[in-house]
Amino acid sequence: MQPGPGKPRVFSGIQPSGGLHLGNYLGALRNWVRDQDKYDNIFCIVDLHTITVPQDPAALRENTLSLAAIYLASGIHPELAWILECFIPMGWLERMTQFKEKSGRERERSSAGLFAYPALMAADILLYDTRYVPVGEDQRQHIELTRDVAQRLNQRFGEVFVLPEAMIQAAGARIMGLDDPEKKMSKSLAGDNPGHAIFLLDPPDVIRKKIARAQTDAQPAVQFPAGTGVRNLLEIYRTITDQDWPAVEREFAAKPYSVLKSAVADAVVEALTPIQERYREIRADDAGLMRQLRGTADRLRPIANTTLQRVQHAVGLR
Ligand code: AQP
Repeated sequence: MQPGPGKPRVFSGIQPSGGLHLGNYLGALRNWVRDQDKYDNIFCIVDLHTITVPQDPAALRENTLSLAAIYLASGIHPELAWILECFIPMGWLERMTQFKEKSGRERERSSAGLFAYPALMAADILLYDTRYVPVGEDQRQHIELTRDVAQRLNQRFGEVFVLPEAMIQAAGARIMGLDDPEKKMSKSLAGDNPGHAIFLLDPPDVIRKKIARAQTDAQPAVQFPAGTGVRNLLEIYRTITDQDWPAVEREFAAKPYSVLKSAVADAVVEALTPIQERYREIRADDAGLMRQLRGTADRLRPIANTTLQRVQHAVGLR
């Protein structure tokens, strides 16, 4: 299916599975905000995805509202996910890295929802006739699966879906944990280790402390090629300050790690302070926030309904 006239549709979401961290910001949120005038945007809170692993109900409610205060969400519809699941072979889902990582050794005991999660994500994207999906590197595989199942239905039933493409920036697409730079910075890992992630709502002194303790290596000063921990700090810095690698190498070559860490901390605090101030203003009026979310969902629901009806008709459900 060809996209309609006007700006291309962009769609993406974040799970309210915990506080947002710097990886979510640099890999996703910041790019959404920066490019928002170029596209017709829909950004949602993917709460249904979050319950694929156990959640505390009160925490989930609070995390959802908190996430909503950072960006405004759209309504989603689970029916398309079921139709898509019927067209996605088990083998495709078994290959998904995120499922392998999150199920770990408890594979047999993890929920069917966790296994089928990519179908729900595909449904969210396809329902809104999305052209581009701005995400971090970890989501590339899920967007490819979305494309594959859309193509499968298009081949079989005619042009039902717009084919979406992942939009992944060169900088900040994979921020690593501060405590362990071999692991992606992630909300779920942050639960067990407070030094793992910088949360977008962390106060400046906490941000500084976490960065000061970030894992580096035994070298006395920055050298290139840098080890994974130092490279991660440099990546955070260059993404936040919009610089390329040569500029950052010139700035920090042979500097002690303490100089690098305090520059990274300054840049992070400077980027997050205005977001935190605005966040507090929004959260002072939760009723207003809820009204705004409902209004946005009402406005977007017709787009989703039109696509759903088209698919229902194509497969013979309508
Ligand atoms: N470390 C990261 N670096 C760059 N981008 C990242 N994203 C996540 N982690 C990093 C991007 O943030 C967006 C929202 O992610 P999500 O909440 O939908 O799920 P996720 O990718 O599984 O994120 P987390 O933080 O790791 O959450 P949990 O631990 O709950 O699974 C996406 O665009 C993602 O690419």
